Amino acid sequence: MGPCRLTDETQKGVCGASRDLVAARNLLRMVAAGTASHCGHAQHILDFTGGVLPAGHIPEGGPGSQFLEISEALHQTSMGVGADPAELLKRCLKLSALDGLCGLSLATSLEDGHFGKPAAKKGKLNLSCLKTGQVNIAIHGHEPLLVEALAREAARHRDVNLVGVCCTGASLLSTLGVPLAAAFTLQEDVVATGIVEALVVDSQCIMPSLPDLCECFHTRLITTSELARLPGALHLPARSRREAASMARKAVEAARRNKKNRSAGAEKEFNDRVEKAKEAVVGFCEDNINVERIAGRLRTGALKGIIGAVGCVNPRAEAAGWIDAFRELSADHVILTTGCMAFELGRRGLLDGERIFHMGSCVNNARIAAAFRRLADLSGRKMAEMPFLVSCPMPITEKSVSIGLFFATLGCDVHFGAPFPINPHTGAAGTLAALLGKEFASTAMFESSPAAFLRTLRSPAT
Ligand code: WCC
Ligand code: FE2
Repeated sequence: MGPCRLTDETQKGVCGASRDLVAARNLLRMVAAGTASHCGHAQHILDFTGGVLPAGHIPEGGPGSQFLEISEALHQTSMGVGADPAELLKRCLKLSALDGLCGLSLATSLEDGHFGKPAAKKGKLNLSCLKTGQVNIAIHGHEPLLVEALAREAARHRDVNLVGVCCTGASLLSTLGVPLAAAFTLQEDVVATGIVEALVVDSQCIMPSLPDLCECFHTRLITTSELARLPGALHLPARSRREAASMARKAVEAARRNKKNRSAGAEKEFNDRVEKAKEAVVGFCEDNINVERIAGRLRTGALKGIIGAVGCVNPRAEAAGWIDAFRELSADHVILTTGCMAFELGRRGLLDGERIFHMGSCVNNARIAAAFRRLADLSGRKMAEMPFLVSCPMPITEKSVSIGLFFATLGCDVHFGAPFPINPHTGAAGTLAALLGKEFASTAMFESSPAAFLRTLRSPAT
């Protein structure tokens, strides 16, 4: 009687649940959480910008019906409701498709409506984006709606330096060219430099360790989202343009007042220790990656395929091995990358805008989907007939699982590394593969070793 973890395919729980049922339920719960994160994010931006849905974003059941679908999934996976693994897996795919439409793509369209489509530009990455001579404000999270006000306010003060962290940062880097100091795994390092006066967070991938950590330094922690409040933080809500403007003024004021509390040794230590900023070419989307040229190179065989390198970077995985694998594959593949993976490639100097393209934040995976669509149209082929692969080699969060499966519902092959979202040796994984093959002509690969992944991609059969 709980927790529902069956290790042997012949075992059943006291309630009669099989291993496949438990595996399917767990996957659906993960996908529901990922979809809720992206759809909730999009809804917050929609509310912020006045509630007008861009064309093409109304789900089949009408505006808001995606939230009912998420709720139904949670209901279906609760004790004693859905007991047919195949039905639960079908709902996984339905929700993942909704994640793409009402989460990733809606959030990206609204972002584009707010900031305009990104333009290719030079950007700077890593901790050296922080400046010892200035008041440093870092902005972190996923919902860049409030950022414009803060960026505008920061720009009015010559002594203020604004940097991004994680996906709010990746989005800002793409749109406004704000330097990106860190991604998820390195967020604590930003505070630990001792030269950050304020850390302004919105929502998602914000470590609960930050309040304790900020207490060890002088950093003022500021929250802006009702959902992601943190104990001890100064809360400045940013639910509307008006609130965002007021938050921006107060955050800059608080940061400037706080500079005097910077510890005396922090600046010297930072200057001695920090490596040089990495230059990157950023700001790509489906409009400016030259799809005609890429389609032509696919036709001649100069390119073997296009890989979306997406999702989290997990310190427990072989991150360096995965980066090397993508670097090697970029010899005859175009790599489109987002989120933490993009930062990881960038801090190794690989975001060249020629072979590896920075497409923005995790919700901006919609840009990769749009680029795939254009390439398929230009080639006169279906998505499933194109040599597309979306690789999420180190998925930490539920969001990266729903993103991967969203691409699978478009007909793209998808790869997950460890921790695997579903045990590949279960019957449920087999059912998922059969559903993907039958309904979407796509496959899911589970591989935790970069070397084996490379071997599979290099084998003549693929
Ligand atoms: Ni998306 Fe993963 Fe980073 Fe968070 S920001 S840690 S979900 S890849
Ligand atoms: Fe993200």
